[in-house]
Amino acid sequence: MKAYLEIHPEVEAALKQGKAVVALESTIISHGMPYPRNVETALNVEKIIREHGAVPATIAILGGVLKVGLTADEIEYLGKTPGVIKTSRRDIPLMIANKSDGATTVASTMILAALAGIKVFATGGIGGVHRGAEETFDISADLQELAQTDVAVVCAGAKSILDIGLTLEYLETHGVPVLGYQTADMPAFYTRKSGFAVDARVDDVQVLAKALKAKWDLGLKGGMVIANPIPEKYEMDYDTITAAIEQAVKEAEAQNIKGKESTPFLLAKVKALTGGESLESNIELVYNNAKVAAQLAVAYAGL
Ligand code: PSU
Ligand code: MN
Repeated sequence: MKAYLEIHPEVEAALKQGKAVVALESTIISHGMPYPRNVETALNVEKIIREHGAVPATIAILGGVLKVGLTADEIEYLGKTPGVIKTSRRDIPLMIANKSDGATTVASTMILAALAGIKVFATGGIGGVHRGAEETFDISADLQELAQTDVAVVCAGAKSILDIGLTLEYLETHGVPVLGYQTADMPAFYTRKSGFAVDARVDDVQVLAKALKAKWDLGLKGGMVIANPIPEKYEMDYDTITAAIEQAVKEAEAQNIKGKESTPFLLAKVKALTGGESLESNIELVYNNAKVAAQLAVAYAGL
């Protein structure tokens, strides 16, 4: 494994000492936001995690090396270099063989975090069951990863480019807890509510940490979704965002967009249709997730 994995010295030292570490994904940097806001956001996320007592580990593949913890220069490189490949579980082997540069999704970030021994991960939104999946079979590999890899994912729920109801059913089938942090509603990324309920509401990170420990002590494999709603003042208007998403889904269908292109296409369309507003909301919810993930990692490390 050592031949493939490179852990940043600061991250490695923190893990050896049992200190709190938070993993971060990089598809959000390369495919989720425009340069330079993506780089600025990624660096601020790391800062927020430090301010809350944990060590950040942004994860990516550079020159075929699995990197856990990036330097500021490496984050800048990922953020501005076109052609960095969106990398999920199935893509990892060839990325290594070809010595490619890859941005990791939730699924592949979980894999690399678990290899390094990191238990808590912060992102924006997870992938899920796409609308129309009963015909297309488009179900993000993120869900299967949550079923089998022992990492907790703090997110703002899932965007309604997905079928949130089916996403929750899929997670239930695979035994993945979906816990609402200080909410009983499953958040929908830009909005605090989706119309669906989470499995349970938890108000305290100590309880989340104890639940994680119990899960893994018992050998109940897999991750946990910690759904943390966007702060109220950055929430988007429900009708505005719903109209943009409906339009994006229609255009994707008309242009026959499929497979790994689907999510980036929908994200870019929604962003274009809502102007700068959705980008600002997106950035703020990621900051909020970074804060809660750091608090959770500290609580977990203290058990
Ligand atoms: N959803 C978002 N923003 C994102 C993604 C999803 O709101 O940036 C990215 C994440 O990296 C996620 C990936 O893991 O898209 C899912 O892609 P797919 O549906 O192809 O598995
Ligand atoms: Mn897909």
